[in-house]
Amino acid sequence: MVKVFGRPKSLTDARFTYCPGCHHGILTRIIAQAIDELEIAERTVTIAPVGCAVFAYLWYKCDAVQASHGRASAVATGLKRANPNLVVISYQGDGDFASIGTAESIHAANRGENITVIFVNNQVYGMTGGEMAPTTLVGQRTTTTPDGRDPAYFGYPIRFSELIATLDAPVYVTRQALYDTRRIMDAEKAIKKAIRYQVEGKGYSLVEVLTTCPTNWHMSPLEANKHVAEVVTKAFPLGDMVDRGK
Ligand SMILES: Cc1ncc(C[n+]2csc(CCOP(=O)(O)OP(=O)(O)O)c2C)c(N)n1
Ligand code: SF4
Repeated sequence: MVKVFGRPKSLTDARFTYCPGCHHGILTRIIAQAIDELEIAERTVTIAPVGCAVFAYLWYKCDAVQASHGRASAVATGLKRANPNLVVISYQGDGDFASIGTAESIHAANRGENITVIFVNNQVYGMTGGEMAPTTLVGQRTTTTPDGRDPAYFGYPIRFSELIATLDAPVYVTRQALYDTRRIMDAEKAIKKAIRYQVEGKGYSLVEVLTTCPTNWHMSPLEANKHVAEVVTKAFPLGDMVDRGK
């Protein structure tokens, strides 16, 4: 019998705390798979953020550091500079990366730190009850925009990866999604490439991943997948923005 699917070796047996249908779980698994394939678990350090991925340090058979609100890219910088042999993966939600940590995020990218950032864009602050994030779509109802996001009051959604892509230093900036098998396979490749570039010493890489939050979007998991495919990708187009590592 040929085994075609199994639990990545670098995932622990801990049960995820994510809601049913949330893409955080798929993404967490994909990262473990890349760590396995690159055979780097012994020297990988993951940075656990605030938000729904707050327990990320429980899920990988790797070292991990918990960073406070928005500071994950700064913590990753310090670790990598102190020990360049480490492979440092910073996992951050849109509230964490593109709002609370705006300064740390932009400057780590601008310095070209040799780290990999996974930026999880679910258009809300999931853990704290579904407040507006910088990525919340125009018209989207959240707990802090109950009538829908009105740009006149709240501005427009920020395409943060596009901003990072204007900088000279980043080696790889891409946006991926997880709403179907094809997109999951593309995201797997992108995450593996981003980490491989770091292993090869090429510099800063950013993988934005469009994910769902069925709980705070008040949708079923299937409706949430459809929403990403049909609505969210219009505001946040998929694909590579920068690839200087080839
Ligand atoms: C009531 C309250 N306000 C603010 C915080 C601080 N805080 C922790 S997680 C978080 C939001 C994280 O959102 P995001 O980074 O988008 O991650 P997600 O939960 O969506 O995965 C905030 C503001 C808190 N813990 N509790
Ligand atoms: S609140 Fe949203 S982002 Fe957080 S685990 Fe639940 S579905 Fe996922």
